[in-house]
Amino acid sequence: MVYISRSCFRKYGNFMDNLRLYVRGGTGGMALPRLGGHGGNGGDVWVVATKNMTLKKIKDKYPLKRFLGGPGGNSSVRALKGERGKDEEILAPVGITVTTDNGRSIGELNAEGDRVLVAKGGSGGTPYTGFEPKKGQAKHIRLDLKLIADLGLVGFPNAGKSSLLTALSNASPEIASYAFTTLRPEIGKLMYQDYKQISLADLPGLIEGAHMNRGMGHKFLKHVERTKQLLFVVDVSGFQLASKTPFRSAFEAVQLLTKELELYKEELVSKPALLAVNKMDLPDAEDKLEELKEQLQNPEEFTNLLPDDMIPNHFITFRHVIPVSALTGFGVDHLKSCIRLSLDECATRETSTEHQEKLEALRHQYQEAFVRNVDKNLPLLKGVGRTQ
Ligand SMILES: Nc1nc2c(ncn2[C@@H]2O[C@H](COP(=O)(O)OP(=O)(O)OP(=O)(O)O)[C@@H](O)[C@H]2O)c(=O)[nH]1
Ligand SMILES: [Mg+2]
Repeated sequence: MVYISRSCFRKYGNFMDNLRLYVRGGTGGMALPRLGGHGGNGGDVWVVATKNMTLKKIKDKYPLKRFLGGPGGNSSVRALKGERGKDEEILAPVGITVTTDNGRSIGELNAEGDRVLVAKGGSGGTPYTGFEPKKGQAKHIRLDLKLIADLGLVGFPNAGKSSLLTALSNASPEIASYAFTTLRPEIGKLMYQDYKQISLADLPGLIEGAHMNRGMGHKFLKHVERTKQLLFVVDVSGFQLASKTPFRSAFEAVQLLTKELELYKEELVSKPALLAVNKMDLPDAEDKLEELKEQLQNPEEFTNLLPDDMIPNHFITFRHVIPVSALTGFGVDHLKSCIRLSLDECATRETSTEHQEKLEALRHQYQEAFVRNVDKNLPLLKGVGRTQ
């Protein structure tokens, strides 16, 4: 297994994709029994989607992570109706889900300006409530950065994932010849001539041991969980992370990536997957591609190339294996078509399964209703039989 110095990942500490907060609505104001006054309602707590915000910024600005609505004003001789408490707004990034601590959804913030009420202020005291004010709602909430893309890029560092995303889409991620250039996920949109859009998530490079949180580890594998399909990217010439770590051919890279996904969560490898064999502009690329294709056809025969504990339980059958060069643009259009084809095929299959299930449910309902009717009419039918 590959071991890497910690310094490579220090920067990763800046990226947060979830945050837990305490929120409490303001308490209502006191009523004034003598004159029958009403206390003001406590202020509510809202989460509001705002441009250029990050979860990290919230945490840095509010280290206690507590957000309280203002208390409602008391009713007084001068103002029989107490003033309403001030609302508290938590400015959060766009693209998050807000849930309770036990995972119940409260709402989603998908566009700038979207707002979700997370804790309602308590009502002020009134003659009808015995002049007693109410406390505001109090709870812990979670903000989760959603990264739901149609396709997730999976590959070792330097394979050219970000370069491919740039070649395929409108995104402009950082690209460099050192490992772990990408430190946080980024989404690009692939546009098609019929205006269909497909989202593609560039994720930081995986390394051997990612499932044990080595390298960028777990946090990014979580995002792979949420994508519909996977696009593996390998360097046709293979990969070596550092001079002390073993060299891995493209075939080995595919199997090691598969194993990492499998060790993290077995279901991940059952997702439909495509393989982009990148850097086809390099010398001997054609020969290496042929070798890779042959190995992928009978992977069992080549397991001797892998360390015993890194042989996957199941070898992935890729829906398409596409040679490309993100640098020259070779094969990029073909890759784009294959991505579309693969997603469309799955969508059609899902729709027909859904129809089938609905049809089954209707049939079942109809049968049950029929049996119920027969049961209900049975005494009547028997009665009819007797009078005849
Ligand atoms: N020759 C050649 N070089 C490429 C190609 N695609 C990418 N590169 C180079 O490979 C290096 C790594 O590219 P990136 O796109 O940053 O790779 P990555 O997979 O995103 O890397 P990480 O973010 O570190 O995981 C850069 O120097 C790119 O210029 C290609 O098709 N041909
Ligand atoms: Mg990258």
